[in-house]
Amino acid sequence: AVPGAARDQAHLLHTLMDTYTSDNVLAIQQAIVHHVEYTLAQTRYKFDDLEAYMATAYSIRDRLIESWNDTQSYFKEVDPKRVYYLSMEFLMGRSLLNALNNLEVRGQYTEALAELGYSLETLVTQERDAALGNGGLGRLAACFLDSMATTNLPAWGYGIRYQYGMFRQVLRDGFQHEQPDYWLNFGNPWELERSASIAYQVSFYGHVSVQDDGGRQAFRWNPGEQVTAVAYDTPIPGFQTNNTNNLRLWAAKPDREFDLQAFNTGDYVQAILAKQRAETLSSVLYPDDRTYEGKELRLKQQHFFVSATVQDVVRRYREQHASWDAFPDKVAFQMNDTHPTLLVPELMRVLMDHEGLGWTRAWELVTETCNFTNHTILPEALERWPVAMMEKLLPRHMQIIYDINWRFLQQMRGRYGDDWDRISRMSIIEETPDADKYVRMAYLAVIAARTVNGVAAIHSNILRDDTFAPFHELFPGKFQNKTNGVTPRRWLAFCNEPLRELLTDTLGSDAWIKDLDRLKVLREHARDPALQKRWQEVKALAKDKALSTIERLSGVALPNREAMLDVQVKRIHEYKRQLLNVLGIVHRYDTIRKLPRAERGGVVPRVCVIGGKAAPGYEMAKRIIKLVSAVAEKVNNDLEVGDLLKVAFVPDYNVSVAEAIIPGTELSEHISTAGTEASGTGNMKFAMNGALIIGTMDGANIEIAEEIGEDNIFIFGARASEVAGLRAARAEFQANLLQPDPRFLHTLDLIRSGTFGWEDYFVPLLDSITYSDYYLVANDFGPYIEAQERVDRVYQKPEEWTAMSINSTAGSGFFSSDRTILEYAKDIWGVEPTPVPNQRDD
Ligand code: B1N
Repeated sequence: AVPGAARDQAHLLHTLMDTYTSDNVLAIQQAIVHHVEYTLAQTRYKFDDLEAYMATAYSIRDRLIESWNDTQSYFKEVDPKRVYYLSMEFLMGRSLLNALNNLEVRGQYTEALAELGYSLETLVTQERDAALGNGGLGRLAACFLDSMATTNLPAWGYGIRYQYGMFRQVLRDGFQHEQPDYWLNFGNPWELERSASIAYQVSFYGHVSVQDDGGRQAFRWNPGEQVTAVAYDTPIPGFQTNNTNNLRLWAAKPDREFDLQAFNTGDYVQAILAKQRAETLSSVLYPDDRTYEGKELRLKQQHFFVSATVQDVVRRYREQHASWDAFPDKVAFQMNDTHPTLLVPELMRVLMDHEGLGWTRAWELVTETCNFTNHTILPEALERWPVAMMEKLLPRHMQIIYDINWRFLQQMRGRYGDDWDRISRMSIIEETPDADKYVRMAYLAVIAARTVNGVAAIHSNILRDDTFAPFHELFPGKFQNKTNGVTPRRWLAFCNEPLRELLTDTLGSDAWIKDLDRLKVLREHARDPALQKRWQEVKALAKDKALSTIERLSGVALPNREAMLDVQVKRIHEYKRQLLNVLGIVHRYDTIRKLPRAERGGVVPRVCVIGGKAAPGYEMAKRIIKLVSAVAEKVNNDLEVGDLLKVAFVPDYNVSVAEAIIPGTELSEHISTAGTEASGTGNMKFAMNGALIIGTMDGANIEIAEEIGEDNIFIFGARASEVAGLRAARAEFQANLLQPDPRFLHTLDLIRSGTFGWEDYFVPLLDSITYSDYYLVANDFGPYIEAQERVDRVYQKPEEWTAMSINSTAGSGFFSSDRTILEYAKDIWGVEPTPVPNQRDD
């Protein structure tokens, strides 16, 4: 072609693109109306809020596709090392505001929509949350995607495109009911289906045959079932960067080729229906976090997304490399908990059985590229798959796991001799006499991974000293800590605009949004009256919004806007001790009632909010929800108490509800039994927004206390080092509580005697803290009540409270997921920020 002509053509293309995605209001309106007419096929003269939202989303997706294409072709050109983040869960929430803010076109869109007769704020609420996760683990993956894009890391997320995300929680008569979350009902404008171009076959069942391949055994897996994994891509924009990464989620579809004979048996319709069942594979997210259930479908899901991912990564690598030598320089995998651990045998299988590598070379490549993050030490969460199930579903993988174990145990024998006890304790295969055999997925992950990390300092220490102690002795260099973080974009700048403005004003620029350590400067101004005044105004505004949301969702009237807003929102679990919170509320209620009228003026009014979902089969957690509702019912209707105490259960707590409540919260509760909450990330979000924390020395609370200063947080309760001793002591005394706190006993009596009704239903809850007290609710009750009294006293001194609030925000810089992700990049992945040059600047 003529060089001049090529230049003209490029110029024309740039001009066309520039016009389409220009930031002026008219161009934005044109794009929106275009999508109303041609994508949604609605009339441009009348479209409702949902249609306006969809068209707006499509117009933004167009912008994202452009930067996404630029990013991917740039990466292809420079071929940097890439990181692949494998997770069964990505709890993304809504995308509209996030994209508008990241692309910095929120103002223009607000104006463009207003002129068309729509309010952006209303359109935002039309979007359904993408709730493809249970809680902290899934939300962490979403925050990491945001930070990886913002810090320009070449990174992809890989997971499952569930048709049903986390269930919708509805309360009837104070009881939790689960409803399906069919989030794709009206289509998902943020994803791109790749059914034509990116699809892989994934195999299950069948048997393995062995052939002699010139003196070497060659294994062949003849599967009994195959499905197709189809890619759905969601562009992940970064903040103030041209880089746009990819989240690739796999959906199961019937396989085109496999088992065509079935169609020749004559029952055509049955054959079609049988094929259709393939789709159930990716249909539903398991909502039981931290309880391992051992369901075959779950194991199938794990293999499904791992196998599709391995094929995709291997294809991408093979397109650019003739040998396997550079694999560890180009690829790093991160396994988000043990859920993707089949990566290890699957990658071994592909390298050996498909690519023809020997065991030793394949094992080198696996162990140089795979990394493992552990998120919990709760024994009930540990994944142990029955060997019989694994053998049936994945026969070749089971062989490989046995081989890995055999080699590992040989090594152990060399080191520890005939210490069989020790060797069987470390074996990947759990073997107990007269019982089924199991595959311990965590041990497989630890043995294969190049690095193993916990998610907060205390948690990583427990992993080293306890959970994985024998492995730590063996491979001390493998173990690391990477304290969690959260994205300051979604969790501060975008969900709390008035605070964003105040911070930018106070710090002189908005650079803190990408460099959160800059918030430290606020410390010097914590007692400055001018800042305090504005801080209080900003908090009051956010609190008013939060209270309105809580009223709307819970149905509880909250007329007193001056009452302290006290919030505990997270999954319901005994170890998180919502029960301790409720007992504290009951004690508070009783105290107020007993106070002579004349003295009630000294009471600090409170709105106590609890929210969160219980796993559908978790009876104790469901009883806790009912107890909160029963206490709320009684307290809220007690005219004696009036506005001094209100209790609300917020149903269907999710990412969007969190964004509405966290900015306005004054006191947030993170009160797990010490040593049980691996990290927690809600604590970080609240601290960033200037909520004070009442909490135990557990998870990231410990580091938060360190960063914001112990004077700025309300710490109470047993320390992790004391827990084992206290549990043993309690077990000895059984029914006779060690130090029966009279306030505790009285509080239980109130519930037991039917003050809140339903007393029979609550018996198991009360028994669990009377007889065994595994989570030390009885033990920590007194210290908790006293910490709450300290909270009240500080609240009565607004300058004190506000200074603590400012210091909380000031000290939260460390908890930006940008910091976390750059640590992973440096200490684990060896990947470098790779900013994509702006293709339009030439
Ligand atoms: O992961 C979060 C931590 O901040 C929390 O402390 C931790 O509890 C949470 C099985 C889990 N641990 N384990 C899970 C989720 C789903 C599932 O099927 C386990 N979630 C956590 C982020 O590090």
